[in-house]
Amino acid sequence: MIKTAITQLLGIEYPVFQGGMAWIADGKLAAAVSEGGGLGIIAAGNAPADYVRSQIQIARTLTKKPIGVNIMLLSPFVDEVAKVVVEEKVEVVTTGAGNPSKHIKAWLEAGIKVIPVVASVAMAKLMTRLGASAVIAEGGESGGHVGELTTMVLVPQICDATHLPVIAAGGIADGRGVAAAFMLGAQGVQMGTRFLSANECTIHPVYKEKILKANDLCTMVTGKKLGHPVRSLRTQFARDYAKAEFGGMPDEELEKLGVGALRLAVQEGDNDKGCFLAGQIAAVVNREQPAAEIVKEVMEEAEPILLRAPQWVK
Ligand code: TUI
Repeated sequence: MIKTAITQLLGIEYPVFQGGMAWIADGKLAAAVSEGGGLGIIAAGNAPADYVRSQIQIARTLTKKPIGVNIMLLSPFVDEVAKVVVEEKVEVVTTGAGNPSKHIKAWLEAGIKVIPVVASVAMAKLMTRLGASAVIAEGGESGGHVGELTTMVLVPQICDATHLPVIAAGGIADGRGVAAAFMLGAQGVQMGTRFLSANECTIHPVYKEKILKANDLCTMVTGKKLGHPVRSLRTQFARDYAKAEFGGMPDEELEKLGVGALRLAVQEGDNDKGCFLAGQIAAVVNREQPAAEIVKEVMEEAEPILLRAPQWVK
């Protein structure tokens, strides 16, 4: 079984994180992943602190293993949520969509392992200086809020920039992707889209079906004009949004168009107004299975590839 600096650091069996997907990654999904030997991560997203606290408590009733909380730094509730993770003594905090510098000291003093998403080399160096335990290098193949660089070019550069273990994310959904990430220097992986197919993932059936049926060209990026590019399935909503964006719709109206769209996708499966976040790898996600099975399967697929060169390499 593959052991890395990440399994050792967190005391987990498999170096596999479940991404902190807003509105989706709740206590139930996170507990199933942690129970399966990976790291389950509850998404704080834009939710109030009380919601995050209740999801942590739900996860604690379902597993005794370490869990994480992802803090989305653009959230209006970020300061309250930053306190809740300390009060509830979660083992790991991951951050996304910004710079977590001002919170890091308090989290470290509480004994929390801090693992930020870094979208650049400069950010990786800063997080290393501030005492992060590891960093997540997330390429633009991922779903949701995306950076400029792809996983293929980001991961090696982040590995060169820090002595910390690096977790690769973006475009990884099976053992081949895990093996490739490890070849680039990663010591762990984070997957989001693959876990949308987990039995314990309670997104609307319409959302799940769209992921299972997706093909290679089924995602697109919108939102660049407002400075927050987001990758989602190429639905009617995404196309309409892109048209509005390029058609010169004022920023305030564009902003309004996006509000609540993710909730409408996750809870209502609303094809016309919902924003179905998904990574480019949605095309290879084609069956439902328990979260624990996903964790084990991707690592069992990766192991023979990593221990012996592919048979087509002579
Ligand atoms: O954060 C994500 N994925 C997300 S967040 C989200 S919700 C959202 N709400 C409103 C606007 C936009 C998104 C949906 N999906 N992934 C991690 C990630 N973090 N990707 C990129 C970054 C990132 C970007 C800039 C991390 C650090 C950063 O630093 C900027 C700085 O201040 O230097």
